[in-house]
Amino acid sequence: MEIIQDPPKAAFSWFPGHMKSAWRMLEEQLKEIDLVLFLLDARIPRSCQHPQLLASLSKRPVEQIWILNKVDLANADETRLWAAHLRQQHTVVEMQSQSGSGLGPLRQPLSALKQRLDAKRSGRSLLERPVRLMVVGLPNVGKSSLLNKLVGRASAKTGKKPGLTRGKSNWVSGPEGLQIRDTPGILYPRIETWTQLAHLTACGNVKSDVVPRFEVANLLLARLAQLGLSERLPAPCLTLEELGQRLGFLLKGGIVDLERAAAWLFNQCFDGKLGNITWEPLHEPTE
Ligand SMILES: Nc1nc2c(ncn2[C@@H]2O[C@H](COP(=O)(O)OP(=O)(O)O)[C@@H](O)[C@H]2O)c(=O)[nH]1
Ligand SMILES: [Mg+2]
Repeated sequence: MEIIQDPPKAAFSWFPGHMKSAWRMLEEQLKEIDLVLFLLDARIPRSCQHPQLLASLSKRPVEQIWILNKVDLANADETRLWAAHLRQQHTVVEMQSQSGSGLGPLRQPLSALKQRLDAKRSGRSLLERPVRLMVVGLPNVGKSSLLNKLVGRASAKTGKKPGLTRGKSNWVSGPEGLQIRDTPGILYPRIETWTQLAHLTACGNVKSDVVPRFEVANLLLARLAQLGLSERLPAPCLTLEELGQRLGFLLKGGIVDLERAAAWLFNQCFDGKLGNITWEPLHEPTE
């Protein structure tokens, strides 16, 4: 994770060494890959895009399929808009990798890509070999879940906490005669603004215990208001202080328990308890 402007310090110190080696490993792995399945969280398609990955892919003969995942947690109309927008440049599939819904629609572009890649190889008189695929995306976007669905068994660990998938990887057989790397490529987000940090925290891509929680929670409350969704809270409120008051989270002397209020808000977001939310609509709401 790299924060460019106005860095929130606690978030900035999040495993810098680990991130660097993860990127180096991913770059190495990409050398043997023909096709990348790039997962984005449908709630935050902007923050899930990764300039470093896209730059790296543009230098190689690698095909891409973009997957808008967790569509069950996003606003369906916004997902449609995002998919149409991204389709201007990429092959896009909408998905719920946890349940496997969306796998059917993924098979068609996979098989089309496989045919194209096979034709390319034979056109260049290259030896025949299986087409190699890799699942790539930010922590917690659903990479391991997708991998398990693709190979039809629980080969990759999944979980709510980012960073579960580690270690050496191998190839496994997937659909359409493709070979799949059995460990996904983890990308660490490049965080340019506090708002982006807030969105990534709400969607579980950045651990909530390493971010400045009160600032992030306040930003999420402000964002809910901006998106016209404050009524999804138990009572409309604009600040964490107010939220804590409304929830009756009080410490001795009537002081609001901001920690508890922030934890409550994050849990509501993680579990989709506030309903379907696209934190990053394609078009920003007008004031
Ligand atoms: N609601 C919902 N949850 C999902 C979906 N895909 C994955 N998840 C959940 O998101 C969390 C992270 O998934 P995982 O596959 O481990 O993500 P990874 O870190 O990218 O490998 C897990 O709790 C999954 O059950 C989805 O489409 N919808
Ligand atoms: Mg994983």
